[in-house]
Amino acid sequence: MNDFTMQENGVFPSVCSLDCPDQCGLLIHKENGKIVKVAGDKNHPVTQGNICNKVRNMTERIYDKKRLSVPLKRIGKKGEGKFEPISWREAIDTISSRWKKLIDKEGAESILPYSFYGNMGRLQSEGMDRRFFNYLGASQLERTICNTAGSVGYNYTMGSAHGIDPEETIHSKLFIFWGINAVSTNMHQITIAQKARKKGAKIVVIDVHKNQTGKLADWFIPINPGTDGALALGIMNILFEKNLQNDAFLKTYTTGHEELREHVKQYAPKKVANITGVPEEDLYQLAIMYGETSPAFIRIGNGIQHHDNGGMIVRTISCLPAITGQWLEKGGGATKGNSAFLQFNKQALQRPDLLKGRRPRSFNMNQLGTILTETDPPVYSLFIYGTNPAVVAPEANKVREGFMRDDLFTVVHDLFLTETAKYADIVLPATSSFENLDFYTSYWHHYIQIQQPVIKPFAESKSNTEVFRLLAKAMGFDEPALQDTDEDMIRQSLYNTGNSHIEGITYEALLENQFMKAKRQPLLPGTLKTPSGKIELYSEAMKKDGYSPLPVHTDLLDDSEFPLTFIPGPNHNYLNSTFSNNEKHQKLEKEPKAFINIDDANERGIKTGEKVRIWNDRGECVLTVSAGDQVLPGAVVTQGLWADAKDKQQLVNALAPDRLSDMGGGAVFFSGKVQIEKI
Ligand SMILES: Nc1nc2c(c(=O)[nH]1)N[C@H]1C(S)=C(S)[C@@H](COP(=O)(O)OP(=O)(O)OC[C@H]3O[C@@H](n4cnc5c(=O)[nH]c(N)nc54)[C@H](O)[C@@H]3O)O[C@H]1N2
Ligand SMILES: Nc1nc2c(c(=O)[nH]1)N[C@H]1C(S)=C(S)[C@@H](COP(=O)(O)OP(=O)(O)OC[C@H]3O[C@@H](n4cnc5c(=O)[nH]c(N)nc54)[C@H](O)[C@@H]3O)O[C@H]1N2
Ligand code: SF4
Ligand SMILES: [Mo]
Repeated sequence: MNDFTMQENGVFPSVCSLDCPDQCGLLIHKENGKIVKVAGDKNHPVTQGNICNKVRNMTERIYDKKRLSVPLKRIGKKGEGKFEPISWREAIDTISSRWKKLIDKEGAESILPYSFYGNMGRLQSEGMDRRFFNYLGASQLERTICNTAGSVGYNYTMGSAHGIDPEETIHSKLFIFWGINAVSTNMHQITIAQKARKKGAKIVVIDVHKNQTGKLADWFIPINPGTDGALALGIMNILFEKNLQNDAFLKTYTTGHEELREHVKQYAPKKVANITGVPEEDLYQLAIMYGETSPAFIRIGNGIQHHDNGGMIVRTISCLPAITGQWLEKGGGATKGNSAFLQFNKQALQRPDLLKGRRPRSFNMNQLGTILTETDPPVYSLFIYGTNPAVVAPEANKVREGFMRDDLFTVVHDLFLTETAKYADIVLPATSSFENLDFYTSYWHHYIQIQQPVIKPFAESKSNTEVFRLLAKAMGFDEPALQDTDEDMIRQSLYNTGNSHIEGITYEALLENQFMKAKRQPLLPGTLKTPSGKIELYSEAMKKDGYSPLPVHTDLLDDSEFPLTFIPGPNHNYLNSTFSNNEKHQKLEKEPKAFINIDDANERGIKTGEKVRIWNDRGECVLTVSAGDQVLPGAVVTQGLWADAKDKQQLVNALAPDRLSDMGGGAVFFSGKVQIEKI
């Protein structure tokens, strides 16, 4: 292995570590030992040298004056942000001695790791940390904040996170972007769609908000929040009515098509139009367009599954390609996520065997506020890394109330003094991904990539894997797996994977190639990972789990008397809350806006540009209104998880409910109800 960190000048291959499906290949330009430019790698077959604005500006984040350089200990009140520097030795000693005492007195389950994928590197996000906390016997965390509802829903229909290869979508003649703001969140799928459009393909966008992606569409279809399942069922109704189904495919590759055909009769176009807000004529046009175009591709986004009924919505939409037999066409089918193509040896990486048969209690990460304020016996210590829950978790006020507890010992490991870190007792500085060795598996394209360290660790920062190795030593844990090197862990993860798609992809091969593609094996013909091995339009497993075995529409919960549905989505220039502390990114976003329909605005005497208070029983925030036809009546859409302003008035997650979606314990950020008034 060439040590890039020893080379003062040059251009080095790399990979974007952010939680983004595109997982771009990068080229890092170095001068005098420092990164001077982050660019796209033209050789990467999918991302082809194009990267987003966010990461083009990454150099600024790496060398930001605000970046944490040394460990800190809190000297002010929790949340105040007053700290003083300490040595790593003191930091690790403080943590390990507090934990030893806690384990003696309250048991290991009084400690809760809390993390997410701020760095998508497999080792940094779910490697040594998992080993360490398994060995310790800490409470377990269900990492459900992002896509679990939709993934569980998709798997009921299709068996696993296999969709179609994005490179094949160049052959698609119809792109349906369904609940995905792909211009911001999956830009290379848009690039492919644009290329296909030059050859005659059409782009349809179904969304509650006419954002950048909606504006780019050939046809934008606005829809009422949480009603996409009904829309899909209405499309099925018309497909069968017009005899546009593919009978041969249905017979060979699916279960329950006859039951489904009967079942969808209740979703008559008129009824569906009433539920969804999509006019009957449009519904017919969409269904016929879908039925008559092949190959047709549906890109299923995360927006539709951040709802009370999100699992069932994705389960329902993922039945559509089977009705018309799209899975046999090159470029036809759907993609919710593709992570299963690159499934590595997770057991070897995470070592669940280190639990030694113990089954510690388990918490859903979406309910952090409730966990901290209501659990008995309490959680007395949190170790937070790779996530910023004070901003990104629902019921943000309750989360912060929990962080304030005097008897809670909180450690935060991050690159910055985030809103969350301000509540910590000990703050540890983290390396950026460019400072680590790691491997990456995209959840959209089919490439595994390697990251070799390009620069030395910034100041005194340490990687996640290194911090857990240090903690293991300080705790007196003599388990050898807790001292494995990063290279060891990559080798273990790629050995004996049981996944024929990535056979032959080894550490050495990655060093040589930088990125390597999963072997192409079309989903069908073949056996799927559903119980029947087929696409399950009717699912016995769902029935057993207490769901309707056939896809259905259910309404969002009426969580209060408030009339409007609040949809606080992500924005273009931040990545969740990452970059929200950077002035350039803030300027590009200008200010946090609330998009409402002109009728809702007029009813309340609100005009574009005016400040409004948005509130419910959970909290409130203050945003600037944009009134018009970007959303249907009844919806309020905002974009971006903004860093705390002085008065925290932009904390949209103060309003988001922490109840769970119908499947997978998923988050329901977009199902909360609010009221809105002019200030
Ligand atoms: N620039 C940027 N890129 C990102 C991120 C970011 O913050 N910024 N975040 C990353 C992460 S972690 C994720 S999970 C993905 C998320 O990216 P996406 O999969 O695009 O998901 P969202 O942006 O949450 O929501 C997508 C769209 O769903 C719409 N929506 C909400 N409710 C409904 C509904 O009921 N029906 C329909 N049809 N549409 C609805 C929203 O208006 C939004 O336009 O993006 C990743 N990429
Ligand atoms: N209202 C609303 N809320 C949402 C969403 C939404 O659409 N609307 N989206 C939800 C979704 S889909 C997701 S995935 C979550 C994401 O939420 P988070 O996972 O919290 O994502 P970020 O806000 O980007 O925070 C990641 C943090 O990890 C840190 N970090 C990066 N690399 C490393 C590393 O190597 N080591 C350590 N220790 N730290 C590192 C970064 O500096 C940053 O502070 O937010 C959810 N919250
Ligand atoms: S955030 Fe996404 S689009 Fe931007 S560079 Fe990273 S992987 Fe590519
Ligand atoms: Mo996410």
